Amino acid sequence: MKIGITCYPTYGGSGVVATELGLELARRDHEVHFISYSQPIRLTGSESNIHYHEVEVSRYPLFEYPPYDLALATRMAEVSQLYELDLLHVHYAIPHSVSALLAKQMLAATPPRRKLPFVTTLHGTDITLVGLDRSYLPITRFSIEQSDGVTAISQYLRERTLKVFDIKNHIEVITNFVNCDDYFRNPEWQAQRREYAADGERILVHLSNFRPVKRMTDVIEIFDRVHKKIPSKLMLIGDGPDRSQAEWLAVQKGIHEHVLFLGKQDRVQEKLAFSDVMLLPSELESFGLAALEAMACEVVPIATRVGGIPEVVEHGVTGYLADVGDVEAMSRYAIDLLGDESRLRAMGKQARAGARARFCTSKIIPLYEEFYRRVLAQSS
Ligand code: GMT
Repeated sequence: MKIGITCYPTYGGSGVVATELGLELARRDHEVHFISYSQPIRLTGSESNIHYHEVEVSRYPLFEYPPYDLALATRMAEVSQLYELDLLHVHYAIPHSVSALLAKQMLAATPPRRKLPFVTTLHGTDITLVGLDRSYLPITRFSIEQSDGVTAISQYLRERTLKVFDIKNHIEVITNFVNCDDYFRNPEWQAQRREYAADGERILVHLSNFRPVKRMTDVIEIFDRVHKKIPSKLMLIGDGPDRSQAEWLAVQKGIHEHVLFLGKQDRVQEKLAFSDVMLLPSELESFGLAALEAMACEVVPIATRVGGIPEVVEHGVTGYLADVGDVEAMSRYAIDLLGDESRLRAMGKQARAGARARFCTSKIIPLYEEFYRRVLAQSS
């Protein structure tokens, strides 16, 4: 198949999922065309079967708000025509599915009148936060209804979308995935551990875009309690608006030198491979891709019992779950586990087994291929 993929190309779960999906489809001999305003971060530009088409947005003085969604629609139509794409797959409803709908209508109305079905994958904040903003809600609902296929990354998100948006269109759950051959405790990457922690110190890790929904101050609060009992370091991977708040709190608590801000990293698996526990105390996660990536690397997630996380992490088996804001419980789980080497390693192995059993690329990518075939059959 020839598939066009559009996503937010910067750091963030939906862009990561879209890019990894494109890479996996290309490995399975599909021709993949990324259409976005910059090259997705996990692409090098030299992968075979992958093409990247940049969307240029004109900036006239009149345009206080440059119309990216229109430029994107135009580019989607051009690329689809030129490379004879079979379908478009957009990740994150706003504004991508609206642009895809426009592109589809342009091609249908202009000779040689090509059909261009499009699939929308809902990731979370496009529904739970942005879509609920009154100014976006009607158009988000409309573009979901008009999609030729809709997928959600967890059962939770599917149900939430059906309920809040009163959607009639079918929503297929195709969960997020991890490449278990690339995300593992690779002994070659273990050597790096020394750069971050002394022998005998544990490593806790947090990976996100540091937005308010991630509750960065809870991450610091938990680490502060753990650090008082267990010699340890906290690695913070990513960046975003709440970074300075986290830095300030770490300074206030006198643990700043033990909190390592690594910034945005391209190959997070190389850091996860020598971490012990992942902290994910989010207010809401419709899936929690970071927890899954950690599990594949035998890093035990300690997360909140919200959204789709319980579909990924089995409490007491592949990780621990607590209520939002319950930093006491989350630190207790971490302290107990980090203080017991054999339990820590055993649970790490269970976490990887949980990831392998349900979320490996080998299980999930064929579901997307099958879904594309169904969409194409229905719209031919
Ligand atoms: O977590 C974010 O704020 C980023 C956001 C995104 O779309 O980039 O993440 C959402 O999509 C991820 C990939 O499907 C999910 O793993 C995250 O759980 C989801 N975030 C939220 O629901 C808050």
